Amino acid sequence: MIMQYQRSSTLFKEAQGVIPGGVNSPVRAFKSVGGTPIFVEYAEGAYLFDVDGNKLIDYISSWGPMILGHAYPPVIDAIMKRAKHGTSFGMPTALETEIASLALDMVPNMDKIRFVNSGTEACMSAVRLARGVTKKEKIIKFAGCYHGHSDAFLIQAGSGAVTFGSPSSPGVTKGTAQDTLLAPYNNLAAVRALFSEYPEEIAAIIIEPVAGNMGCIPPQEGFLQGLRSLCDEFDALFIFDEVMTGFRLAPGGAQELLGIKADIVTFGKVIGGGLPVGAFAANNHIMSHLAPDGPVYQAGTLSGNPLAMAAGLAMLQSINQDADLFDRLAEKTKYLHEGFEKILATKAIPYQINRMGSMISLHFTDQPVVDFASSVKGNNDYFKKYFHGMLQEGIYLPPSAFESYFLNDALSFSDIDKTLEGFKKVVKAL
Ligand code: KE4
Repeated sequence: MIMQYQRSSTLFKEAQGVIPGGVNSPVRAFKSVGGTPIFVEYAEGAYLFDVDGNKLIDYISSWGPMILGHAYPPVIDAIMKRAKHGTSFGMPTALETEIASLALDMVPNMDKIRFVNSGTEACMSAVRLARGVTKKEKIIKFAGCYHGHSDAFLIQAGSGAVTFGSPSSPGVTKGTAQDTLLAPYNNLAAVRALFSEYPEEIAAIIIEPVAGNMGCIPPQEGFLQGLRSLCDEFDALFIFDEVMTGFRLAPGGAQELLGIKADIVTFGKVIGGGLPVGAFAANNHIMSHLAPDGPVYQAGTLSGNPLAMAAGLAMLQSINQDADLFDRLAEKTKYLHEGFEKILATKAIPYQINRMGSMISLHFTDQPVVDFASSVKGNNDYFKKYFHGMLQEGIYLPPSAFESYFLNDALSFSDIDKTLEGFKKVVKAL
């Protein structure tokens, strides 16, 4: 199937004249895989329809939010119904209480939740809160994990940052960087060593409980439990960045699926139903430190706006009412995984496939991908051929080896069979 992208390339040239890099988020620019970003006309269910009339099976689901498929009717209806009554007031609405209560029913171990406008804002606020509560200044993050583009996190960050060879971005001051300590993912000894070096100074560990920004990397047995004990031993708070995993791996996210209790959990993506929503949650004691109850300041003009809350509420209600959604998603992802394995067995190229729930990634390397260092060893030339080959087959994958795929429930097994048919041709040509 020869796809042509004439209109996308024209639109990309126009966009580059008025928007830096022609995109509003760098990973969309195809820098890591080359070629022209695809401009979308509209999307429905499991499919993207681009401006050149190509129909693509979507495996990024807007980087996670579209877990039930694009233009999911209950969410669209909720948005349209709400929009007629005004979109934002800068004043409280009962809708915020309704979605907050539902989210707290679904997520274990949390008493209160504050809504913001992005995952970055949620993670940034969670770290400030942890520093305010513990009166300590340093945080531990993991190389290759991405918690948004707030200064404290752009140190060995994953996702788009790593594809630009600037995991530690210019513009982040030395003062900020010195308070962000780094450890390799899945390396408990390295974290213990940091606590031994700074026993009284570490406010929090922030982690993606299942990493998705160096490809998908599940935590190894005992890793998260070990971090939990270190936080308890050294009076630090354990922040689960569930912007990807929240409401995706289980109704209660990674805390539920992996049975680990965090102190603060951050959300984004799914919680907004496709509109800009982030959130962070904690127990009453921690949240009592947050303005206006406590001194830790955090605010936002559009935080909790009724339009985004209506979309998020419809999304969470749909998820909460669908008992076997996560089993279906896991089943489809397993089917894709097994199909990939069967096809790859026909070709002598090194590969690893990591999967958890509806998150999966394929790495062209012979070593297990367990952290950032092993993830960057992947053969990017293979990845580029794979990405563009699949695109030619009408399959849209993340345009970077340092991302997880996000399956959505609108994907059918015949869509996955089509994906595997395309993959067969791509592997032959590798
Ligand atoms: P946003 O500010 O992009 O809503 O969320 C930041 C964020 C925080 N934490 C995790 C675990 C995340 O994955 C993200 C954002 N994810 C990327 C995809 N890897 C968003 C895509 C993009 O940057 O355009």
